Amino acid sequence: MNILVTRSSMPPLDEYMDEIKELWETHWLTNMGVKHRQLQEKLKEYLGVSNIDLLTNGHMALELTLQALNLRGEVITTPFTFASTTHAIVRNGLIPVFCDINASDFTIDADKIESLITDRTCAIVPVHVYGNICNIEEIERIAHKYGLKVIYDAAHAFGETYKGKGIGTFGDVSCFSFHATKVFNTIEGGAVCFNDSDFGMRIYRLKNFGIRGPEVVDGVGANAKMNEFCAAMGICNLKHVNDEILKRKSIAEHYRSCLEGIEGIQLSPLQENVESNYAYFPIMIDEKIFGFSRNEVFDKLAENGVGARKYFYPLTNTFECFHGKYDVTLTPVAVHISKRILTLPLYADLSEDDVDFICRVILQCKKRRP
Ligand code: T4K
Repeated sequence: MNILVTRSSMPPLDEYMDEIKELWETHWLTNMGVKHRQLQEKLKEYLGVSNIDLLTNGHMALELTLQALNLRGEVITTPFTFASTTHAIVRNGLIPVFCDINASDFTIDADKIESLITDRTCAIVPVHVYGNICNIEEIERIAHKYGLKVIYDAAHAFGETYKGKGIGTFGDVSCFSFHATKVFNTIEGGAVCFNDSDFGMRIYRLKNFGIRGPEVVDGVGANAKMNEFCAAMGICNLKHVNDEILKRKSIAEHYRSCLEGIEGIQLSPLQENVESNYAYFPIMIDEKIFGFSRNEVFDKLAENGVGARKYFYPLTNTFECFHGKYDVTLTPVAVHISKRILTLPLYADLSEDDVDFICRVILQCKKRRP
C-alpha cells in the first residue's frame, strides 16, 4: 500500500533526543518519573481538565476505570466501536448491554438508553466515535435520574471541546488513547480524566499492581504505568499538536469539497458546539444509490495502493469470541452502518494530491457501473 489509513506523527528527531537526554543521567525510566509528571501537568492544561492520570494505553484506561469504580452488573454501551470498549467491560466481569446508534453521527442513540435500564444496570459507556461527540446532555440526564456512572470512551476525542469545555470534563471519567495512530500520540499511551479524587487515588494504585505503600497491597491491580520514553514523546508531540489538527482540518475540508453532494455517499456531520480534532474521515456508501458497495470501493482503493479501513466492522457484538451471546438484531442501525462505512486515509502530512487521487478512485467506481 502506498497510502495507509493513517501515519504516526513524530516530532523532529533532535527534539526527542533532547527530551530523553536526561534519562541517561537519572537512569529513571518508568514508575511515574519526571517526564510522566511533566506530561501530566501539560495535558491537564491542554485538555482543560482538573484531574488526569497517565496509563500505558487507552485500553487499560478503560479497563482499570471500570475496576476502580467497583462496578457490578450490566453496562449499557455501543457495539460500533473498537474491540477495546467491549473487552474492557467483559474483562471486568460486567455484562455489556448493547444500545443502537444514531444513523447521523454513529454515536450511541441516547433516546434508546432508558428502555435498556434494569435494576442491574450500573453504568453507561458511550464512545465519542471518530471524535463525534455523544448526546452529552441526554446521557447526563439519564445517568442522574437512575444513579448510573458514565464512562466516556474518548479514545478518538483528544483535544476536542463541547460548548467551550474540554471533552474530558464530562461524565464521571473520560478515557483517552494516545496510541501511535491517534491525533496525539505517546507511541503507546492513554489517560483518564475525572473529577472525583478518591477515584484518582484508586486508579493510581491499580495501575501499579494495587500497591498502596511499601508494605501494603490493597487492590488486585495491573501494570499500566506510562514509561518515561513514552511520556517524553508526548511532551514533544504536544508542542506540535495544534498544527497537526489544523493540517487535518484542511485535509478533511478538501475531502468534503471532493465528495460532498455525491449521490450515495454520506459524510460525517459537522457537529454544532464542537471544536473537532479531525481524527477520522468516515464515509457511508449506499450501494443502491452509489452503484458500488462499500466492499467494492474498499477493494478498488486497495488495488490502487490505498489502505482505507472498515472501522468499525464487524460490530463488537458479532465477534467470534462472543459467539451466540448477544442478539445483533437489537442494534439494526449499527448493523446497517457497519456494512456501509469506510474510513479514508487522514493524517497531517497527507497531501491534497493524495486526497484528489483517493477521491478520483472512489468516483471512478461510480462512473464504471453500466
Ligand atoms: N477505544 C476506541 C474507540 C479505540 O478506537 C481504541 C483504539 C481504544 C479504545 C484502545 O486504545 P489503545 O489501547 O489502542 O490506546 C488501531 C489502533 O491500534 C488502536 O489504537 C485504535 N483504537 C484502532 C481504531 O486502530 P489497528 O489494528 O487498525 O492498527 P494498525 O496496526 O492496523 O494501524 C493502522 C494504521 O496506522 C496502519 O495502516 C499504519 C498506521 N500506523 C500504525 C502503527 C502501529 C503508523 O503509522 N504507525 C504505527 O506505529 O488498530
